[in-house]
Amino acid sequence: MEKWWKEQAVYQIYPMSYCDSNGDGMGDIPGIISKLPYIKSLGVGILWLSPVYRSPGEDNGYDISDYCDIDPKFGTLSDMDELIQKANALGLRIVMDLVINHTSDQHEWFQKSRRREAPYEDFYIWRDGNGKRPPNNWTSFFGGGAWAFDEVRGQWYLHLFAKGQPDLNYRNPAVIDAVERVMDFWLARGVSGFRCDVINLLWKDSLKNGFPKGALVGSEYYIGRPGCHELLQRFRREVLSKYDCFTVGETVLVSPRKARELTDPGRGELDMVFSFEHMNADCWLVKWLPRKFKPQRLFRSLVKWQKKLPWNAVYLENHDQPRSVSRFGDDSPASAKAILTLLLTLRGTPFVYQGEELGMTNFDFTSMDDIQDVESKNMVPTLKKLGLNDRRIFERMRKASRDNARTPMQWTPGPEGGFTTGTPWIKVNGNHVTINAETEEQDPDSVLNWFRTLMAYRNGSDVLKQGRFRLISREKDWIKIERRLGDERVIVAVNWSSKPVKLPLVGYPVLSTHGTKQLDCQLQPWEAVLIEEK
Ligand code: TEU
Repeated sequence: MEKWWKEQAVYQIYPMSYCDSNGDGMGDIPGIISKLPYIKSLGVGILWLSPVYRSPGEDNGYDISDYCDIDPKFGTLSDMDELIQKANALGLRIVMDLVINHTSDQHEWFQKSRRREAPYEDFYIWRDGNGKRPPNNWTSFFGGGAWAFDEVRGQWYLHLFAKGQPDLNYRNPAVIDAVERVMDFWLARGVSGFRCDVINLLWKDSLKNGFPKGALVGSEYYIGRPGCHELLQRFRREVLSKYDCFTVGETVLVSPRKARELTDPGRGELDMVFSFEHMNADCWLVKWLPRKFKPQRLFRSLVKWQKKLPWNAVYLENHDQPRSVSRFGDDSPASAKAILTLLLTLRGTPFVYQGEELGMTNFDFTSMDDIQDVESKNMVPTLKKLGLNDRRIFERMRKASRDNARTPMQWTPGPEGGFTTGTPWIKVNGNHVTINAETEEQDPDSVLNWFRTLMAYRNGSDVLKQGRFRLISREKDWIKIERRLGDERVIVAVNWSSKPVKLPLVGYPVLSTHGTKQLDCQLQPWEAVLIEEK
């Protein structure tokens, strides 16, 4: 029997945008509880919740002001306990987001640290400036410099993300202890693991000036440093190993070699990582520099990672990425089904993001005023400096803004897509009248029902869950792969285009997006098929 997290698929919930139970326009934990039967019906086994901790919400919860409490907009600790218990009763496990590279500047630790109160003086990375200038030339992931001056303390602090997200100082053993207590708090309450936010950035080797060219100045001093590996080993030894749980690390700019190290069971660091390379299939390293999407580029990267790691997390969407059907498909339900087929038949633990199972698309906003995301807003001055005018900046936002993934979950064709009875915190996509769970539920050919069919097949197939991966062929607009376990094989072929394709393929599919019963070297537009061979 494989570990449970290798057998099951993960469903990611972005709580602000999932389901609002009290009409305040913001999703909440009771809303999630009310949707547990729906989630169960998808065939997934694990729910990852983006942060629900107390937070001022500058980065939608990724700026935490109290790790051991639930933000009132989402509910209470007892709602969370109820969610864990009700999910468990349905055979679903809960995984939380662990955001420990930084806290919110509203966290008590930071408030005390800026006033130099013991024992918090050195909880963060404080330095004197260079005259009036910051201590070094590092830049933030969200645009601009990575240092902010604090009037109270009279020093600068490092923030690799927003100004309200000061980085913790892992050279201070008291920080390590405090973070371990947080992990223990949640594991003891019954959560089954953590998705670890930007976990390969924890350790800063030095605060020297970084190489001044490139997108992330200073990153050579803090991405995947040896000190980070040591920390991860310590977390495993001291806390995680005492529970039946898993960790998946979000690892920025990780190479396959680094990813292997991080997930090597012998080293005891993480169980899986999220890599980013395949997210560059439609951009040049950073998403603000778009290039035309080519299926080949996506295939190449996915296949490379399939080959280089014995096991890993597989994903195409999350709360930071535009919708896969809009970037890798053509917004059609047919393309959504084809894309999901590849996602769920690769080797590894699949991560599905809320709405992906419906074929939800990028937002239909018409101006910057509709955008809420701190990253998008902070990027505007940087894009202006690059010479882009307002219209072109908004075009980039339409392609790349994280808000593409954050519009409310589309439950019904009714007002606000059934997400809330109030005014949603962010606009609902107008296409909820056709793309929504209720309508799709009734349509046997919907993306939702294809997703369920595939998941049911996957759950019953040891070949898909455990089998080795082999690429048979990847062409300009189609891919054919094999999964094999012992003598059993499953062949998966996907036409990644809106035209029919000819390919060497004959047989009787067990599943076809188009209901095809017998194949003759041809796939319909966006058709995906699974063929069993024994
Ligand atoms: O994201 C980290 C990260 O790498 C992002 O900057 C990512 O590159 C960007 O969002 C892509 O547009 C994590 C969380 O997933 C994100 O939501 C947080 O804002 C960020 O960390 C800070 O906690």
